[in-house]
Amino acid sequence: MDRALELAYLGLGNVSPNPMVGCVIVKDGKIIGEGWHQQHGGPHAEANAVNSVVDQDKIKGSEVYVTLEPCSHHGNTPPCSDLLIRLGVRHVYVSNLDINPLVYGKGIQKMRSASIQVSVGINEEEGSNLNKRFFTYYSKKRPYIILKWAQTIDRFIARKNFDSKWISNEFSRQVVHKWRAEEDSIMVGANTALYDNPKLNIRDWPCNAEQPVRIVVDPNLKVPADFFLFDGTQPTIVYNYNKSGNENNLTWLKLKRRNFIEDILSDLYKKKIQSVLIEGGSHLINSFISKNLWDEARVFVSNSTFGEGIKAPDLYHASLINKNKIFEDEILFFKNVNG
Ligand code: AOF
Ligand code: ZN
Repeated sequence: MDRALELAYLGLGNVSPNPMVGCVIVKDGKIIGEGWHQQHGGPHAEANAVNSVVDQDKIKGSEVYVTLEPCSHHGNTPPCSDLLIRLGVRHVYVSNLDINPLVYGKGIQKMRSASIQVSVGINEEEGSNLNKRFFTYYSKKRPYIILKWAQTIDRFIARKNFDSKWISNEFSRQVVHKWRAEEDSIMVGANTALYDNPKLNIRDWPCNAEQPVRIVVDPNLKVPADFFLFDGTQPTIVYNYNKSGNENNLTWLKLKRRNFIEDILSDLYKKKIQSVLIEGGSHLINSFISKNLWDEARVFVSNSTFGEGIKAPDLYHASLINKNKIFEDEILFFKNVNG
């Protein structure tokens, strides 16, 4: 199952809104095939694993390790549970049930009815973590929310004049491009858009991931039309209090002041956006923190000092889960333990 999980992660950035899934086929104590879900709309992990086996007769009587319950529905591909039944596998080991209501429990049931032994909950925690976006989306009916900011060691995220350039080093900034490639959408607030004129695209990381959807939270439509965010090169949504409409890859959506943040998340849910990386600024990040609407925070801490400026957000219910060093910068990874 460790190997199946490792394979599943190769789909990161390319399979959403599908989950990442890995599959390993074992016969007489040896791996005879493996595969993963590589591309949204493409074959599922089980089918890729089956197709990788050179002598297909060997699949009969084999054990299959798959990180997610094999599906039971006809979607882009026929049901994986039927495939495993037809090939006569002996035992299927699964990490997690598929929370998608089209499948939930039905794949397991089908295989058990066909006398396949099925064990569920193998490396369950790693499996839940693998598909944290997919599981959060279905269970909380909102995208998985990742907060990201860079702060000085004296806890400022910008100078008094909002200049926030050069807190983290160029390698830390490249990591952010890798992260952009892993999420469905990137969000910024109006002030960050105004001060930084960001592009919010993936340009400093080699990959074939689709560009994320850009989300601008601009209640009073302050960001000028000639800014990069509105260049039409990526789907972009502007949540605001004033207007709704569509034009050249841009969507404006007017929402009420009351529950503005919650309504943004409901709309992203409707649009099947499973994750959002919130890149600032402090006002927007603090709004999400104050409503306890976040799942993960990734904080770059540089060893420079500003002495005064815009204070870095304070997290509540946060547990430090990992630390990483990029030259003199440190990245702290927190997860919300009360989300
Ligand atoms: C599996 N193995 O590798 C994956 C599964 O649109 P489709 O037809 O690709 O179906 C997508 C749904 O199938 C997805 O929401 C999830 O429930 C399941 N994904 N299932 O057996 C896989 N990726
Ligand atoms: Zn499937």
